[in-house]
Amino acid sequence: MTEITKIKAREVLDSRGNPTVEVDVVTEKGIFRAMTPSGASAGQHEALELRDGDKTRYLGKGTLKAVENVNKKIAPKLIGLDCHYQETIDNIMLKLDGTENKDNFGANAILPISMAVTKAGAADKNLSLYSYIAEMFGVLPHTMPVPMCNVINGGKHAGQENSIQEHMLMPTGAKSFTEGIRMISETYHHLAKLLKQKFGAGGTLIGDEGGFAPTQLTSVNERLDLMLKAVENAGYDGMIKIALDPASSEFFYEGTYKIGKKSYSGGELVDFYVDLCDTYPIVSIEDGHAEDDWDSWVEMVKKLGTKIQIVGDDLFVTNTKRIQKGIELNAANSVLIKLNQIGTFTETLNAIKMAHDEGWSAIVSHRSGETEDSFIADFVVGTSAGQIKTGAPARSDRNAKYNQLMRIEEELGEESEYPGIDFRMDHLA
Ligand code: 2PG
Ligand code: MG
Repeated sequence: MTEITKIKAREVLDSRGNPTVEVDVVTEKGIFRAMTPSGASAGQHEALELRDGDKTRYLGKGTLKAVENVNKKIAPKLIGLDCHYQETIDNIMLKLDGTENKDNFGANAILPISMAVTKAGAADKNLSLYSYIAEMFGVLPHTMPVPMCNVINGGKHAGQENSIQEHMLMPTGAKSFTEGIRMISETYHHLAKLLKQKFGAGGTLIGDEGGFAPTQLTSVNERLDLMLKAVENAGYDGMIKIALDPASSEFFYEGTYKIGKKSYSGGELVDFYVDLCDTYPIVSIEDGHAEDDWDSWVEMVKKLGTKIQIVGDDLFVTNTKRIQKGIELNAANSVLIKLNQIGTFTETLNAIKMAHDEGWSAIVSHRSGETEDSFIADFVVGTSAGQIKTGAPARSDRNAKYNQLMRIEEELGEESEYPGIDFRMDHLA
């Protein structure tokens, strides 16, 4: 048994310059630190992110209340517990909070404790974080993820309205994760060249997730054409596929979807995606429809479910109750996984388990507001999820994850496996 001797939270900054919560969990083995990320296009059904609302500090976005909840209300109840009791510790926090959505403490208070406890447990067993997580999850940690790299940012992440949020590249033809990241980095720089030629210096300004955010490229077709040209110029024709996250809850207005100047019903939007999938090598679409528009999701699965991965993010918010409903309705075939949408490590593992048990894929994801904490890199290997979404290969908040994955792949050596085009990990079903 190794006791937690101290827990301390503080307010630090995230990648957008907004405050967020960092927590230190202390055991005799040292200080274990975790930070919570933050979304911009957050789903309505996510666990609460507690903000102070005091307009005199950080425009109301301060996190001092969450920090105080950790230091004064949660920490005293966890001191003296064994750092290996992950599930017990998570359950104690859930009970203390006492609400469905972490409305008392905030998921931003609970999550960094939960993650730091995982790190403390790993260190105590002299295991790497991914190995420790794999032990808890009951898998062998061999599987590297295929990255989804958001090279053109739109929507809220680029200060735009009524536009597709994420245009991503997946290096499915690579032989390893490390080779895949090189292919993406080279393609990203070819894309920069094309954008500079077309629009001058302003064309390569970037958005929240490190992807380019050219205001001149308004249609999704123009964006995808340019991405494919960059893939070709980099010499990777056919080896890199496309994934989209329209984040459509952001452009859904009383039953109507608006992209640019065009309006679509849910069914018309399905047809729009069908056309896109006929034209481009698209393998995955996330949040194609809004978070409560279940009927359109079901129609999307009917028309595209055998062809592409249909991913619920705002739809499921990493919440097993909503995932269960999605399974019953056959509303998707994949779940996006974000630790801070639900708030504890244990609940997040359960969400992945539920997806895998159904033969669905699970994709571990960053948030648009990130930190230097690379926890999700170890998390994706430890859960054999097979896919990670963590932005463009630019800016250290994103590359912290890619760099950690390259270290893990190096450590695994011959034992590592890269799923490539089999990224959906259907064999897990
Ligand atoms: C998403 C995420 C991450 P945000 O919609 O999938 O890319 O965005 O963190 O802003 O919710
Ligand atoms: Mg999303």
